[in-house]
Amino acid sequence: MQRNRFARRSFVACLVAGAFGVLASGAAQAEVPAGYRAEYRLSTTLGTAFPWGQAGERWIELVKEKTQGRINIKLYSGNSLVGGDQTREFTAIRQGVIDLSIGSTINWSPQIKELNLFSLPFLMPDYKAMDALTQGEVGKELFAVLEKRDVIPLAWGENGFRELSNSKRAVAAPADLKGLKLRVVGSPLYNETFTALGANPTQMSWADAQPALASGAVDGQENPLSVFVAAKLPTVGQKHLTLWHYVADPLIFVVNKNVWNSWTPADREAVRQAALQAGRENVDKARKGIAGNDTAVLKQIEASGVTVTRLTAEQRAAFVQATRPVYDKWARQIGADLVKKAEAAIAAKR
Ligand code: X2X
Repeated sequence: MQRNRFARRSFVACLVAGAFGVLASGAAQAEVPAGYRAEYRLSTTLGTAFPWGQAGERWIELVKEKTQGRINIKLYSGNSLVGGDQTREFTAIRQGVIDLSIGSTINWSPQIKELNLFSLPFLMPDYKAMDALTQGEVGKELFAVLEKRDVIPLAWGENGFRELSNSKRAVAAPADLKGLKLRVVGSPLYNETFTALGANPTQMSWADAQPALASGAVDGQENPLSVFVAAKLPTVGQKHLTLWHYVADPLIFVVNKNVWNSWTPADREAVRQAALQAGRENVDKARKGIAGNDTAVLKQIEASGVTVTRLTAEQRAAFVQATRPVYDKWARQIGADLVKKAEAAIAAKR
């Protein structure tokens, strides 16, 4: 009995010692340099039902892995750190309210006029054109602009080519847009583009857009197909879809400059490599079922009873012509040199 009790006691002592050992070695493994915070905040607009939010999850996971847990990040989707107002996100990153973000060029364009480049109507005809910009000199120049604004850009991702949907009728010509109430987001460039086409644009956040579509307060919207599907827009009356590829929004992975500077060079490199990998995976995901020979997503949309209108070259030309004055005006605002460089980079891929 006595011996038994003793044996039991020493067994418990062993367990306790063992547990301390694990804790001690765990702490040694994740030794966190001075100045690191327990948690950093990553902002996105869309959540984990979308490729965009999934990119956030993936970046977080890869950073944790590559820094052995020294850098822990939490995802705040729905732009919840700025009350859902995606056009305030960039300012909040600069102010340090947000530590990291994967943001759309559209949402940051009110503060960074150069990012309106991707919203110039019909600048980029296809994915090759988009890649020519983000993966080339133009992309580097845009990153330099961000860096001058205290935000460290690390990698490109993708929301996608933005296609037009509405609840009223098929749209194959500018005249079909006449009087349609369309939700748009971001810079005044969108208002001017849709006004030039005869539509009635109204600016609102994504959070407000979904109830506005459901109640019929607006007739239509423009977003990439991955968003159209994951947000189930056909269930809120969006029965007519026009594939016109008029603009696309890449995503940019960034870190607030002070946060960046608080990390060791090795951890900065780990965060950068994680962003590059998550960005590549995000681009693949954003194009899946939409691009090239894989049109599974389009088939799914058509099967759900949505009319899909594909423009002929002639029909597309009518939209290009109607929006040309807006293009020219905004090219000057964005910077004539940058736009010329972009046009040349696209032309070189044709
Ligand atoms: O609000 C939109 O339309 C969205 C989700 O695509 C962006 O954040 C630009």
